Amino acid sequence: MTSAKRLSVLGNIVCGLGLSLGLLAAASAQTTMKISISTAQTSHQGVAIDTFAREVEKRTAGRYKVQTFYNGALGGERESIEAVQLGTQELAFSSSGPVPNFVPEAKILDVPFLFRDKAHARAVLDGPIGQELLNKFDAKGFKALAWAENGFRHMTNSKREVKGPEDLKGLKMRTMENPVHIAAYKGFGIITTPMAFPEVFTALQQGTVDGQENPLSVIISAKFDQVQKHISLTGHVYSPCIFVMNKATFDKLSAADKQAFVDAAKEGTKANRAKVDEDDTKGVADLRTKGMTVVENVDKSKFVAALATVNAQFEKDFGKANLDAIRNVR
Ligand code: EAX
Repeated sequence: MTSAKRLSVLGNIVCGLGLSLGLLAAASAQTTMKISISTAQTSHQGVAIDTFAREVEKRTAGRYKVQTFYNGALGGERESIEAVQLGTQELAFSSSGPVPNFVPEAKILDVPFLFRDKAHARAVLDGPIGQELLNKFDAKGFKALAWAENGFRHMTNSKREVKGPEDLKGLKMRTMENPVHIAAYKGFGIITTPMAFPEVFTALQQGTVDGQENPLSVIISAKFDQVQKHISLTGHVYSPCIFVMNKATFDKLSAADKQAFVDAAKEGTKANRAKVDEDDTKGVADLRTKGMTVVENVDKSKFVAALATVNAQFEKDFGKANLDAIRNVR
């Protein structure tokens, strides 16, 4: 082989090596993380994590990619939060439902009829009280990136219209794995069945439980109108959502990337809350069109009165001052 030929072969090898090293460097420069939800991609929770994933990749110039999983593909909310705590999953987006099992301080948010409306709830969560609660997650192996929103929860069932608390007595209702909800619903005389969300549709379809309670955004995206006859707009609990990340994974990020993840979560929350507002505007008419009977003008004071004993216990458990601090936020 002539020396010129040898040189061109050598040149090709060096170029090839350079190219593969460059590709390797680019590939190794991108880290992929997982995030999961229990609802559909079209839901308010799907909007939250899709926006978050886009924003992370954009704000870290592609150094981080977030793989999104929906419909409980990686397990229910409690399982996903546990996986994040263990580090087998980097991120999760969950309702506050199972959170008290990991961060007990957060369960004050689950007290029935604590929040006046979404504006009040958002002001509390985005203000000092909500931010202080986010800090409580650090000691339990999480970085809580931001509060988001599930919405005000309403009762659905297939037995009867619920016009007053007396109509709840004896209903077998699926509840979240949340001690505050379970205590409160027992106060209504409900037979409570705690269950992970991915199992709920089948349980309703098979009649294992008569009903469940969730925000309109969840009821619509989960197509509960196919397995539930009645909905009552009780709005008995405001349900936050939350972006949680494995703390050790978060701590390894640069200061700039830490800020990028927090800001991406805040963008996710904006999109999530906008979707809840949209669902709340159109949801009732949508469910009625799909054949559900809707009890709209519920006298909430009757439901509050029915919980007098349970609420007296909540005032003791959480401290009247702490509950009033939330109630007094304008
Ligand atoms: O995706 O488990 C529940 O009822 C929660 O609202 C969950 O976020 C539904």
